[in-house]
Amino acid sequence: MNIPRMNPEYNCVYRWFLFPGIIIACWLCWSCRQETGDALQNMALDENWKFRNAEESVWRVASVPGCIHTDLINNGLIEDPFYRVNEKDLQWISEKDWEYKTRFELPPGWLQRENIELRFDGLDTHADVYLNDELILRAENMFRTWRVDCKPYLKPGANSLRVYFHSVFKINLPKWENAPFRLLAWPNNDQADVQVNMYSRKAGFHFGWDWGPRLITAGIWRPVTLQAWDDFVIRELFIRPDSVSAERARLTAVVELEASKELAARLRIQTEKTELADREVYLSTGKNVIEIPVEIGNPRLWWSNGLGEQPLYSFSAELTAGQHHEVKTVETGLRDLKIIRRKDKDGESFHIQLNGVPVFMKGANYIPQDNFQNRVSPQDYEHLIRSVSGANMNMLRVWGGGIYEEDRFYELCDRYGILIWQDFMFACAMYPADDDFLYNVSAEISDNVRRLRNHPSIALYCGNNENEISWHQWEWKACYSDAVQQEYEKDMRALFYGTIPAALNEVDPTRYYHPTSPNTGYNDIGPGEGDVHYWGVWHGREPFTEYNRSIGRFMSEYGFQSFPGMATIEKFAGPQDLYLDSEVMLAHQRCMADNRRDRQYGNRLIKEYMARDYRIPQEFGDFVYISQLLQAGGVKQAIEAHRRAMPYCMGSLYWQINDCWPVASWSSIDYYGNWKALHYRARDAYRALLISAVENDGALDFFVVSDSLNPITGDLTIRTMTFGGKLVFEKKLALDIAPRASQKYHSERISELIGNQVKSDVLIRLTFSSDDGKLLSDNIYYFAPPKDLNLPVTDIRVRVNRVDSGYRIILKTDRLAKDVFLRVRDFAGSGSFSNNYFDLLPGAEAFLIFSCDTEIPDFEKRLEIKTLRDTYE
Ligand code: BMA
Repeated sequence: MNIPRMNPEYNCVYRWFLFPGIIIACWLCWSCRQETGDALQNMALDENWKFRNAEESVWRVASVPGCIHTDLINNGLIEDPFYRVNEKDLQWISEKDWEYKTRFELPPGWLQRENIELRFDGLDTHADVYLNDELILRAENMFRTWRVDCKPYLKPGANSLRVYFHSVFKINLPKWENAPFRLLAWPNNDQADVQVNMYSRKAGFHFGWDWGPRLITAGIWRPVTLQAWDDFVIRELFIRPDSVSAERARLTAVVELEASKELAARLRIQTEKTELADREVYLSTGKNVIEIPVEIGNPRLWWSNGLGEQPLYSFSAELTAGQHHEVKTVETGLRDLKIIRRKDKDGESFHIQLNGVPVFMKGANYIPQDNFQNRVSPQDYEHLIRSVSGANMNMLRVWGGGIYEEDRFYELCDRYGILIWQDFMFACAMYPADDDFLYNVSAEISDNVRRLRNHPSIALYCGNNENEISWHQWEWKACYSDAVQQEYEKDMRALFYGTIPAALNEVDPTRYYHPTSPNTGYNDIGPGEGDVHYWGVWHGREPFTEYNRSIGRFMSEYGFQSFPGMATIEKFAGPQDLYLDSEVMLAHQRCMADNRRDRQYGNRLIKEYMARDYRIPQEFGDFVYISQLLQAGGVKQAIEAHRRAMPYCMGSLYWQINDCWPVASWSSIDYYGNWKALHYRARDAYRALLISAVENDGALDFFVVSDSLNPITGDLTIRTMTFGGKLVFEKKLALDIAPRASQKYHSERISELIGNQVKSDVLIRLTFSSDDGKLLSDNIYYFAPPKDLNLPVTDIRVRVNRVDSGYRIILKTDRLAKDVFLRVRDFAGSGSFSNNYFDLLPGAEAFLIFSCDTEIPDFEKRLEIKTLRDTYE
């Protein structure tokens, strides 16, 4: 390239003019920015935070978002609250007041902006906020978003922000003491004699639960932002689905904005690159809501996991007034979703209808992933939701004693097709209903529903978890005089039938509202109506076979406990703690009885059920392993029974998918993300095509349950074999499987099936293969509980080779190897087996992958394999 050389004289002149020129250009640019730039500017206030005990003078480094417990840990002031019994000694933290402060520089020019707001996405919980020592906000709800006009309190340059958190006890004790009548919570759920959780709008599980520690946090748990705007700001864009079908989606773009003056503006609505509307609008001072109907022809419909794809459309609203403009973009999926409650011969249905199709809900209940929410990483969310979709689930219930989840959680559910039953955050307690409380709740519902309403995954909202059933059917009501009963029922109605649905309907009239789970109601609700929490198995000590009989229209809770694997236990317990009733193991088992006096209750139940089906092993590690088999077997029975009962029953959500700390619980994935045996077996039982065998009066009935939208043809093969691999019976049936149906396709006398063998020596292997020979489903049936099976001693042959994603493992045996469990000894990294806790049949080969990111030295030698037979003395 030919670059003209500069003449030295010119160079000199250039210097004189160029530098002032640049400065003028910068100034012009800055001043014009206010005329032509974005109406909204954001500044995150996440740096320079410090905290202190309000009674002390030393300030220490804090993290925001964060919480007091993790700040104390990071400063080396407390031990890990999850380790051994440390939790017990850390109760003082919630009895103190805590202060947080930061200093920040206001960028030049900000004070010239018309409006400056301070926005807190989450303050936990009773917080006074001071800006430059002026009190600007008193917050009292961890679930709300707080926005304060703070311009009058800001200074040019350095500013200080301070948040004072009051102890939930100090603040609520007068309410507790002066209450006209005692509000109750279950003793396992607010694990203290003075129960105040119901007075604070704060996650219920912080106060302890029957799977969680009592660690009552405080702090700035979600981001803090300073926001400046001129003329107007778009607060919300809601793409309201008015009617959606394969031909047409009729939507309304609801744009909520605030203007600081009257303005003529232009509003454009777009999806991807298509313009849907372009309007002149007139803004009045204050809040404006503009509704613009838009249509999309032949939309690509959003489906739940297993039924189709999850296309997401991005919509934007662009507002221009004078030289200012702002664009707000949201993502949503287009689907038609209804909850169908229709009277029928059995009572009243309760099912999800998606794009015109009744869909059986397969999934689990979800609790927060950590007591300290700031520790839950994007990878944890990804792992959890991938584990949900990987286990063929299509629904999670976000349960009411936790939190309204992070945006990331719902975005992943949108992407993976996981529908959400969203409880509002009320669980297992009686709540007040004075005007302040109702106002506070109404604002909370509005904030959260606004945040969630574009997510296609949100299927329905529910008022609370078990509040009504606790009152009407589980003792509480009987504790009070008639007058108090009337008074409290009035309160319950005001909250769950008045305030909450009204607040919901105002911001999202498209979502169904279910006042309480299980469906209880003030009049008697029959078992043939609504959703059911079935706890006859576990709390009621009924046998697992009861799962075949106690089936409602939608099983929103049922479950059974197990221990997390030894690798997890060894993270919170020392070698001296490894027995069932050690102090440490009991501290990590929170299902107690007799007002928390009977701490052995949960472990005793596990042992009692174990004795029914298994030989109780001596060794602790074996006990832990069998507890997982026990849980997996029980819950698998339930899932199969619920699915066989389709369409009478249209949902099966077991309690619970995850843990918030390492603990014995009903979870199928432990705190560290490890799949327990149940998660693997739930994955099988939730497959689109399920083959299920059930004994019926001397015969075995064979059901095939299909969630597929289309008929399937193929072969069902029934084989009986001995544990040594001898074939006793074989039948192949060519079947046409009806779509979205459960049907009994065959029945066979047990005497035929087992021939001259005894029940404890044989198993039935069921397979279903498509016409082109692809294995679509399989299952194994035993006629006797594991303890009565004549399990052979086996010799499993193992071959291992390294592959890109980890290790490929091939297992083979000549005799049945029941409940094969693999683990990599002394491996602290993260890795997972593609299958585990499975039965390896005689003569069959199992191909597994152990996925991990690093090479593991001596992998083959460190691979440990245990079977049920190995636990026998
Ligand atoms: C259910 C839940 C939880 C509890 C679980 C196990 O009913 O709603 O409150 O953790 O039972 O007891």
